[in-house]
Amino acid sequence: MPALHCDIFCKVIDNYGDIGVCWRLARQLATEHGLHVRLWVDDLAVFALLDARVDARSATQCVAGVQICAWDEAIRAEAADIVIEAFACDPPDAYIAAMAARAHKPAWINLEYLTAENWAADSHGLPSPHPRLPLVKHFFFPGFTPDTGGLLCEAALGDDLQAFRLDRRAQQDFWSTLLEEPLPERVLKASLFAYENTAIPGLLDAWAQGEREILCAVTAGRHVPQVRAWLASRPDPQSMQQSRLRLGFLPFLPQPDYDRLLAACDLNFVRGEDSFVRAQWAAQPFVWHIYQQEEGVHQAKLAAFLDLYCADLEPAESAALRGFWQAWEDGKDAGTHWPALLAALPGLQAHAEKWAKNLVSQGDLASKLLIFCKNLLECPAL
Ligand code: TRH
Repeated sequence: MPALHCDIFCKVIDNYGDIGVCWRLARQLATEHGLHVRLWVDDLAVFALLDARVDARSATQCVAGVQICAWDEAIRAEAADIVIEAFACDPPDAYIAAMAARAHKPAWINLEYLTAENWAADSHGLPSPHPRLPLVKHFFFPGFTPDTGGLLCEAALGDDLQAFRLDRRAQQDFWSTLLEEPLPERVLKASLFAYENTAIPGLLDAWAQGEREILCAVTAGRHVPQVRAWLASRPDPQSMQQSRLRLGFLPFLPQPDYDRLLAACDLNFVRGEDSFVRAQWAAQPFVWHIYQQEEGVHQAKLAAFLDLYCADLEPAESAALRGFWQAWEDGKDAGTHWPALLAALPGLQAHAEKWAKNLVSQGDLASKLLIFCKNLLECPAL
């Protein structure tokens, strides 16, 4: 059977999560499942930040086996067998007309945002007929339970990260490419990726004054000005060593290096959607800075994930995690909650490994999505 053609549509709403998710999915469908994949993107400049091989000035190019195309070119394109619009981004009308004109209608998917709320599982796979055209779009919800579409995870990721974790030399080499000075033995390594967060200075104070030596690997992002302002307020602002805390400012890393950073750290601060998932594959304790939505809608999302994640945790570890995550979300008192989180880290580490194993056993998003689409192509809804 000839390889299926798949078009993925991505609008970069803000930050990197939209393109981060689409790029991973596109690469996986092309390299692991042999599909002909075109990725249509409305902001190639942001994409080029995420992957240096992408040329922001080129309207069509092939990278990692994926045809990358500027969004506007889609008005002239033939419709593919599988059409995935990420996060309800609405492909151009002319392209939708081309879909409707096909004798065999494409499997049309709206890949939704990730949430642990029950309604996501209830809505997963539901059809949404087009109001005028002979087309049906289906909702595909990622998630943490078997009744959802799962999470993006490359087939080799688990083995790659495990091998990296066991290879001290590889880790040392990795850190030496990121930091100017070698790492002291037994230092607790934390990576920091977040939105603007007023809890940051208090946490850095607690780290500097605490009993444990800590390295904070500050990734590029919207949190950096707050870390720099904290450093500027110190008596010796030129020094990256602030009492017990060592700071290391990192450039924006290629996605595979960011994965390795997460695996190399003992604790990861992540945000949005994609880094949140990657922290779970890294199988290390993490703190999630959830994307803020209007009218506090994200609070229910945060609570649903915490309920699921903490269900099998010991009460003390659950309380430590919940207390710190809430402080991080509220933007205050993270320093006060730090000692409890630090004490809970060994238990949280064991839990993170168990959690990742359970997620892997449920199957990955790209494979589940492909099975879903093949079923639609074999048994069309219309
Ligand atoms: O950047 P984010 O906040 O992205 C999103 C968007 O805001 C989106 O609109 C919103 O809906 C969604 O969050 C919930 O956070 P996220 O999702 O973690 O994406 C960051 C991407 O950047 C992810 O693919 C990891 C990658 N990354 C690197 O590749 N290198 C780095 O150094 C860092 C810090 C991140």
